[in-house]
Amino acid sequence: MRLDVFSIFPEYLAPLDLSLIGRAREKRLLDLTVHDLREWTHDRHRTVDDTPYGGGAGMVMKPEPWGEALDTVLSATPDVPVAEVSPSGESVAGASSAGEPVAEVPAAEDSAAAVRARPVLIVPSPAGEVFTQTTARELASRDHLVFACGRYEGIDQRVIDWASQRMEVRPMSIGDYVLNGGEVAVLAMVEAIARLLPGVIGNPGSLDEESHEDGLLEYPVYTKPATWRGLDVPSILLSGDHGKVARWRRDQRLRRTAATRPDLLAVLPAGSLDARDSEVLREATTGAQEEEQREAGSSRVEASGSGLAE
Ligand code: 6GU
Repeated sequence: MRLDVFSIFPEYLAPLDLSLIGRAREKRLLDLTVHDLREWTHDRHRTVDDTPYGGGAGMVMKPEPWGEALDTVLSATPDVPVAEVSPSGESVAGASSAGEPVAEVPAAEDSAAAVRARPVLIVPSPAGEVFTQTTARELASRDHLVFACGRYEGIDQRVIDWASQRMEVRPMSIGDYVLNGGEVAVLAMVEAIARLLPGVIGNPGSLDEESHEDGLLEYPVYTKPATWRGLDVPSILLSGDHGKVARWRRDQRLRRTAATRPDLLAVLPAGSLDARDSEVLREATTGAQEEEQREAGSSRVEASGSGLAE
């Protein structure tokens, strides 16, 4: 898989040299390049931002460096002709960057290979679609991902609109909070995607029962010693009964999910739960409701004691 990351803080992406991702790059499973967006500026100050039209706080990333930066990745992709840019920065006659869109975004009749090969532009933004394990799997099936890290108040919208006519563009958020820029989000997304590629993770079996892979959270894990600071490992894990261990782990996954992420249970695909699963969930949810009622009851008592119930 080819990955191109554009940023004005390329050093922010240094962790991509480390650990499993770094090893995948060494093994040539990942062809990852981090680019400094300022390479596509032409002024002495290497300016990448300007004040927003219409006024308001902050600065906006100028379209020109982004346009030229994206031209370089698109020109390396077969069947997606874009402007050839002369050394002076002028578009060469016959090039199409300022003219009609040259490549349409996925048509139904496109072959799977053509879809795979079409570059995807991922634009990290708190206003994007939420990145999930499903997104990671979709993106892991593509040959070429391009990440455009915005800073300040964001990138001039015309860059997104222009790119949308030439590549698949996915504005992506990694959660409901605000970061200073896209770099940290790209670290998270690249790691989530790259670890799904064949050969990146030593033991592919470890992908199977992970949190989110099948819509449930992971079961708790234990290692030696069997007793630590007075706390015992659940005895079933020492029993050697693989069937019982598997059932216990599944019960734990269901209870954990019900307790901390009930939203995930609501969207499980039909047929994901067997009769025992449903029973465990029924117990887990009635237990939680009883607790809630107890808490509500005790806070009513506290409130009346303090005179707040009147
Ligand atoms: Cl992808 N970018 C920024 N700047 N903030 C975010 C985010 C992305 N996802 C959540 N918050």
